[in-house]
Amino acid sequence: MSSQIYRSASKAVKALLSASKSSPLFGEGRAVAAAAATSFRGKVPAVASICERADSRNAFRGWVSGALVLPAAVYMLQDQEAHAAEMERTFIAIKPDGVQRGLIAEIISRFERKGYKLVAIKLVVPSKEFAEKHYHDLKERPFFSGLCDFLSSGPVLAMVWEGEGVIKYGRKLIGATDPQKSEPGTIRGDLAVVVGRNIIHGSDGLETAKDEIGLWFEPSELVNYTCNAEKWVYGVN
Ligand code: IDP
Ligand code: MG
Repeated sequence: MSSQIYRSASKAVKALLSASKSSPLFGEGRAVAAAAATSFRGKVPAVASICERADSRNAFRGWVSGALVLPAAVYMLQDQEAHAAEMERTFIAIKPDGVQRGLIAEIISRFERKGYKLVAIKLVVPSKEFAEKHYHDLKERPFFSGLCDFLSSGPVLAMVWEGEGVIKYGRKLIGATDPQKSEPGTIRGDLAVVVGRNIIHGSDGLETAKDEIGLWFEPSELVNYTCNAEKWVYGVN
């Protein structure tokens, strides 16, 4: 619902931008802002009031204030779009080998520096039964029992990361399952050697991400907040 509203806000922002580009002195800004205000009215009160304010100032002060006010309104709209976008979430875990090798900070910093947002984190020693639930899709594989023994052998750093495309791109940051095949530059490529000790887990799809986040975290452990960097990480030109 909110994403639809902001998608239409986004379209209007683009219309505003292209209209303003076609008129170097923003001479048509007033008409464009008025049109946008009309199309938002009743849907996005905050956005409509920004446009209306810009419009009424233009009416009294002419194109000079239009040149100042319209771009400000445009950038405010873009900010709102970035904050309101529905963001994907993925479950990432540093397995006992990554924790014991002191790689927590290294791994977290790769997700952080990319621009993703940490929304949940905790250090836990899962039981073998819990590990079996987590890896239930691998129960027919010969390494299943050993894998679950290993995951439950010590502290695991469980996390939820949020951001556009974070499920798929998180897997790219992690690298191929077998570190012998992971590209240099990936977490497993740079920091692990064998498949049995590949230091990190990441959800492999939307459904898996939902299931794994639900398995490892209570809804109250997921923290919703606005990160100040978001307006610099996201934006449309
Ligand atoms: P993924 O972790 O890249 O998603 P999966 O195929 O889901 O890879 O396997 C889960 C985990 O099981 C791997 O991360 C690895 O720790 C372990 N694993 C996968 N294949 C093998 C194997 O052939 N031998 C031993 N362990 C394996
Ligand atoms: Mg997997």
